[in-house]
Amino acid sequence: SRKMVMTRRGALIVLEGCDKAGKSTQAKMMLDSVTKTGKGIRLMNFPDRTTTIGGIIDQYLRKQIELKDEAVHLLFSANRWELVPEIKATLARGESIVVDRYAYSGIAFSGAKGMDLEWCRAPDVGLPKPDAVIYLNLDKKIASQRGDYGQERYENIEFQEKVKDIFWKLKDDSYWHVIEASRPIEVVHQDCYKIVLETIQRKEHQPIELLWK
Ligand code: T5A
Ligand code: NA
Repeated sequence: SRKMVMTRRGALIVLEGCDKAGKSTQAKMMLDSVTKTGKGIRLMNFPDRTTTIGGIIDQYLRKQIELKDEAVHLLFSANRWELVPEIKATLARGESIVVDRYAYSGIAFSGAKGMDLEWCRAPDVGLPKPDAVIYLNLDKKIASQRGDYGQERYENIEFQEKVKDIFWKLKDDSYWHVIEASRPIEVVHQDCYKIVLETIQRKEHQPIELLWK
């Protein structure tokens, strides 16, 4: 008799938060911890500065070029869309993905410039919807004392406050988890790790949904 072999899809987990909240630190630790359990997991990050579009974004962030707000907003979104085939293929073969920033950063940073939030959200509608968003919440003063703060565009306290306000508007308690990120790295990691393992178990059999649809 023929047996149908169903591959369990991986989970899509996003780390969000203001600049220097510890997203990249936590993403790397997560990769190590989950890999040790034998489960397949990989990291992605947005902006992904390695693509052609990402290269332009990188120049913009390092203040080497100027771009209209609308133009750079659409480039950030395009940078996500260009990686959707890879996201889908990875999840389909059963590997989970931890993503360092996603569409929420796109809206929060452009919105903080005063751009219309609905206009900002439109290009990201229909992206793969994360199974969980882990929001690393950090006091702006503590963030500004962390390494390298202030080097790139957007890294100033007033702007980051506006960013945070928009993150709170986007927060959806049905799949967002807020983690206090001022605590020691290992303590923050333990909280994130629990959410990630739980999400990987829970989402094993369900199809991926579309963001804001
Ligand atoms: N952006 C992004 C948009 O405008 N639109 C978009 O659509 C997207 C996706 C670059 C910029 O692009 C904007 C947002 C950003 O301004 P990025 O490349 O993700 O985005 O920025 P990075 O500079 O790489 O990352 P961040 O500045 O956001 O920092 P992280 O990743 O949150 O913080 P991390 O892990 O690098 O840690 C920062 C420092 O703090 C220490 C670390 O060791 C490090 O020195 N640290 C801690 N110290 C004490 N206690 C803890 N718990 C700590 N955790 C970390
Ligand atoms: Na980062």
